[in-house]
Amino acid sequence: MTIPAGHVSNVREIITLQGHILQQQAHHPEATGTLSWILSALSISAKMIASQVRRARLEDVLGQVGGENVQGEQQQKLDVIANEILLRTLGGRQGVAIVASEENEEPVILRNEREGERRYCVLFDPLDGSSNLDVCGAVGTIFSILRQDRRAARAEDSLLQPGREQVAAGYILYGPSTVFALTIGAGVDLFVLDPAIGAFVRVQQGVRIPAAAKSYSVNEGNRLTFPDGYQRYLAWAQEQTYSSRYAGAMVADVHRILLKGGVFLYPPTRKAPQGKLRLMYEANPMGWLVEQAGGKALAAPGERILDVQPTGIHQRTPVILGSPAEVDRVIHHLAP
Ligand code: P6P
Repeated sequence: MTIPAGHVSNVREIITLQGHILQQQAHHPEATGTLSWILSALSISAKMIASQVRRARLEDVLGQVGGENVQGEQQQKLDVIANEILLRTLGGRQGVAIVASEENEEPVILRNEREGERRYCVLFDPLDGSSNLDVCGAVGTIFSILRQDRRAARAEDSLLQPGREQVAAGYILYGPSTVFALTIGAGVDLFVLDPAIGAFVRVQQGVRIPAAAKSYSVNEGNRLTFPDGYQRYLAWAQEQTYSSRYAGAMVADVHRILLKGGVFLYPPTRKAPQGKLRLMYEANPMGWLVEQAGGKALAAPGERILDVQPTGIHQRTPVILGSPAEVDRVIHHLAP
């Protein structure tokens, strides 16, 4: 049977994440494929973690392994499993020099040759918001990729680069569907895992965050310990009948803001005077994604998250990110 010529032009092109990565690589003739191969490892890891998350209750994996991670937080069994999946798949990629995880106090130095092909550092939060697991809430994986800095005195110092040096960043949201968000510095693209074919299919290119939206996302339980400016902002937003949405997992909250607009806040609190969120594998990747979608991401008034010079891989930072107009409204109330 011949297909009428006009028919084919109506068929929507199906691009997988793998195909998209190769398309992007083709735009860079100098590319060796090393970064593409690392992104491929993250895609495989996401599918493996998604499978574990979906079956967690069935395999009675939920619950606490009994240990604590470097953050002093109770480790969920799936935290450990997701961490091991990422360490194993990334460890098998020759282009990965160093990996750093929320779950590991020290980075893992895999390869440290100072010559030869360029290598990369991969930082990740393997299962962000994992406490949501027991209640079937959304959880996510966040990753950030930097070039290895061969001039660094110590291999691990290569990790201490400001977020503006990232070459790729993204998250995987394990929700009603499994969504992979990626930027390599040319906008934000979204992919959804199709379990029928075991591939992430591109569903949106060039995500643009709405310029404004009357919605904020913050843990209001900490409100009374926020600095006064944040309390002034929340009082103002409530007078303006803003809606409040908070999933307790950064990936879920930021994904909603990328698509619907609004502002996400994790201010300094009495318990976390520097903020709770980690700069290197939460604020930097999520901040870059938001900026790449046309939003703003600040640590404080006039302080762009991506310009913060890190001094430690687990350091924390306050976070104000989202629609530009909404971030500006928060900053307006923080002014003394
Ligand atoms: P709180 C999850 O533990 C996390 O690191 C982020 O994903 C989330 O935005 C935040 O902490 C939630 O913290 O104090 O509101 O429970």
